[in-house]
Amino acid sequence: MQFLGNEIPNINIEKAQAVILPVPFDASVCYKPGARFAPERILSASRALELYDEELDSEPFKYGIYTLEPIDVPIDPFTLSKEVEKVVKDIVKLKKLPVLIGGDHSISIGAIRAISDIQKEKGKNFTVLQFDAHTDMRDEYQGSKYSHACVMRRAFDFGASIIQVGIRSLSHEEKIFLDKNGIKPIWAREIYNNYQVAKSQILESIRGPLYITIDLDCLDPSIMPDVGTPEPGGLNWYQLIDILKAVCLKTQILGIDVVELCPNTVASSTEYLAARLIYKILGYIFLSRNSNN
Ligand SMILES: [Mn+2]
Repeated sequence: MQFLGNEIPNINIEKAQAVILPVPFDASVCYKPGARFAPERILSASRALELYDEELDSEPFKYGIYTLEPIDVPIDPFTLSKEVEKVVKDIVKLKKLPVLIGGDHSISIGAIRAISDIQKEKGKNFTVLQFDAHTDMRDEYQGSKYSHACVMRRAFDFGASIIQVGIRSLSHEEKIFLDKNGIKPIWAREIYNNYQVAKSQILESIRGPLYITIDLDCLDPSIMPDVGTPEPGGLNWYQLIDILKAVCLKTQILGIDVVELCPNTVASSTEYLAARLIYKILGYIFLSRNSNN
């Protein structure tokens, strides 16, 4: 199934600027499983999207969005990370933007590893910009170093700089680790208290290219209840897309993922939100790439 539907004109991987990789994996979600069903539901919801974007006054699909077949998921997150790493490297070799649809947050580990290897080969650094209610900085969780709760700790190990946005839940050990390594999250309550100041802090901390990982639980449960761990006090829609727009216009984006949707048993607005979010970010990235060059 193609993002935006199989009827979209001129779907062609050669001409596409972005390649979507569905990763239907959720072995490690703790509170409310089901993220494995998200890629299919998000792709299905995307068929209802308006192709024209009123904010950008353009039709972003024209820059080419190609959707790969869902990855064949193994049982354990380590093997999965190796599979994802390989496919993401292949996408980048084709000079396309990789866009992953999860799945739980563990699917990001392989993608971040791929980007890390590619940047190291070029002698370049990169930053992971994480939107999330949680820091995901545990070294190990439920016996695995490749759990959704360890994503950013692995990113740290792979040599990424880290910017965390929307955080409102973490363990004491994680806080100690952050302090020790000089990582200062932009807390959700800072965004609530003074959005413009928080946004400036995010933009000022960006140096160089970004991999963006969006755990949908960064959003407030009032608009995004269908996540594994819905933490109250999250970002609203306009805050999230406003930050994303500013970030995409400021720097190069190396890859994106959108993770942790656990679809409701009945069709719901949340899968449509996720589809809209992906189309929005792609619109911002295409705008930035095709106006700067
Ligand atoms: Mn989270």
